[in-house]
Amino acid sequence: MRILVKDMAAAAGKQPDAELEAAGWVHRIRDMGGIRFVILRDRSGLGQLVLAEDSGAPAFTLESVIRVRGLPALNEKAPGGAELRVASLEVLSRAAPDLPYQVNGDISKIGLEAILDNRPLSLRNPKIRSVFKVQDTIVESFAAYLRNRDFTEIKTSKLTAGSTEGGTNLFQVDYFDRKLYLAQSPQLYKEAMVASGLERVFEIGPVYRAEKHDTPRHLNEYVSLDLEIGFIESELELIELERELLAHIFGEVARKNGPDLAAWGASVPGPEDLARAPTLSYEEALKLANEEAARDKKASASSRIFDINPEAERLLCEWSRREHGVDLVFVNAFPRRHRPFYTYPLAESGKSGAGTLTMSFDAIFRGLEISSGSRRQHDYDAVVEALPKFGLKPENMAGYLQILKYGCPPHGGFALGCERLTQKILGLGNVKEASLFPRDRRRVEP
Ligand code: AMO
Repeated sequence: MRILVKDMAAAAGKQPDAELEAAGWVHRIRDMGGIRFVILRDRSGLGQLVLAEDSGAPAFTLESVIRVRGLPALNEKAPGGAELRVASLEVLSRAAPDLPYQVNGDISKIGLEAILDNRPLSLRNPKIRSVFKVQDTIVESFAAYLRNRDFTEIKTSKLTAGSTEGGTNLFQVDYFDRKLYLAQSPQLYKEAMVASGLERVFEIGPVYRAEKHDTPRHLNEYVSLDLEIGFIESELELIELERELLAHIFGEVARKNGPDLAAWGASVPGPEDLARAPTLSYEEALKLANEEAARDKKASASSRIFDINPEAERLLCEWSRREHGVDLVFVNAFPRRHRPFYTYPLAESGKSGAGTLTMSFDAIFRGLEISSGSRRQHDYDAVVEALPKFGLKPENMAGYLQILKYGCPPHGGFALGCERLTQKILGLGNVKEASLFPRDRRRVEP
């Protein structure tokens, strides 16, 4: 039976006389003259094989897939503390010798474009692959946390008749004899499912943003971790939910991905750190960002910050780390002009009726917005009135309007960008590194 390289040392300790079978990719070959050391890579890591010159093994190349049998032996110099002395070797798939990408190379010396151009090969690098082990834990723990709190997972269509988030960043799709768009977010569907009576739903799925700019924080296709919950009164409840959800996700990443975090020299905040993360209103956050900019050498001293832009996000997190010991800030009460049509207005003290602020918030982690959310407007007339002001057509939203017209509870939710969260947990320079096969303005392959 095949064993994984990570279990080789234990097997060598227990039964050194029993022949073992291992299989995987040839990660490295060191020819010592008379003896060859081969590093074998399987899903569990790296292990050492020892081949005598007279082993009679067929020829193989780096990245070939091989199966070997032999006796295990403890060797503290070998990765994992053991090696397999090979008695027989079979080449299951021979790799062509002209590898365009050095899988066992130091990735800090390889540019991002080369890494992405050769994605099927670069993903074989254990450090690069570890990004997606962490992402797996994020997705799994997001779902597990919510399921434990009576949320139901939903999957909704990615083909829509119009915009949900406002703006023009939509990809048009030919759909028989009409035009549709790739969904920017499951926003309206997740609200519909709250009103269906499920009350608490979440969705993990791709969303599409036709943003033309190429920045380290933007993808044109990303995975959105969405949730929506009925019977809430304010975005402050959502902030507390996100704080606990993040504590769970970070806890699981720390528990399951120790070696992956170590490979990137990364760590995650603990629950006590998250408990200290401050909530600032948009106005307070802007004021603070400007004060920080005035004392920060990296900030462009002359220009005032008028919006929570990337510079403000960096400055706010630096402030929070210094003052609260945590790199996470929640910003709420955004002005209406910055939020989509569905955002609920904030009743401002001293003003009658709906003001210009909204019950909305963002979470900024390690200098980057990782999530956005709000309480939603559930009043049918208010939404019908708002739609045209946002350039939206009520006739494209008949299904959504129906749910508001016939009994919809007060509700709200938020969405976390899966790749951005992965990026910030591991300290990756570019969000594209956290996407298996990223799509940007130029890149549609592989
Ligand atoms: P928003 O548009 O702010 O909100 O998106 C939510 C989160 O998704 C991530 N994100 C992105 N990640 C990578 N590339 C992009 N181009 C990109 N755009 C957004 C960010 C962001 O915080 N419907 C609302 C959510 C809600 O209110 O429930 C929405 O989609 O991490």
